[in-house]
Amino acid sequence: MTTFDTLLKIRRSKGAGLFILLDPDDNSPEELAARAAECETAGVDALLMGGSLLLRDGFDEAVKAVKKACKIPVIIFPGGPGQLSGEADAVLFLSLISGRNAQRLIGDQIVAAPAVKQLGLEAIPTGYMLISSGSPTAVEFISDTRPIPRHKPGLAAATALAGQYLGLKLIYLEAGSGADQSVPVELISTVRQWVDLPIIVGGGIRTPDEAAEKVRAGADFIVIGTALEDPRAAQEIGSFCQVVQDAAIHKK
Ligand code: 1GP
Repeated sequence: MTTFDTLLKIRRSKGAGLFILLDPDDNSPEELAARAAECETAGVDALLMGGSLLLRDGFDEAVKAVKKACKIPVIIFPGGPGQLSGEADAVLFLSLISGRNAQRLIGDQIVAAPAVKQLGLEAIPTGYMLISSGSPTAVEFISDTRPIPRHKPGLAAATALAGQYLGLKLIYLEAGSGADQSVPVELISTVRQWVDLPIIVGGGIRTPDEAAEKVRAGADFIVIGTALEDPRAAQEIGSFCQVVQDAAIHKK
């Protein structure tokens, strides 16, 4: 079964799932491995690895350590075309469809494609959409693109639908890591009405209740990074899993 099939199965059987974003810049491979094992025990559905900047060497080593520590899918969420590792199960093959920067729409993908093939990585075609979050985010700055205004759900829905018609397999609604405000529920529910693809929502989600409201609005997968970065927040992982499951009951 491919990793994408596994995600579809989670969506079908549980209604929604939780992804945790692990940051290889702020943690050693040992710390990442320990966190991965905690996530699996708590019921997390998959781990994402990557970031806008990768300042520390050894991405491959970090992915390998995480992969060894757990059995749940480990998926690369690349900040750039060089963030690849054959140790992972798959890569979100992102096109930044909310922006008009040709490099982020198709240029980086051309650079990455041969390496993805050589590494034998499963590529999951993903429409990546930045949604404004109140103040500029690192991902806006680095990608040199303007986000979709948060109070223009129709624009977001049309963008996601175009992505679906172009053959993308996932839509990722992103407010930006550590964003002041997460993606609004009105925008998620409008995209949900128009698009059949699985929808990932991330950026600035700080509490289990906030995660639950995104699921009720139509999100299939929630991504949490910053809120669970502190090792002392480990016990919170289970609470996020639980509320996402509870909120997804009506979707099954
Ligand atoms: C960022 O969506 C992810 O790309 C997670 O964001 O760090 O704000 O949880 P946070």
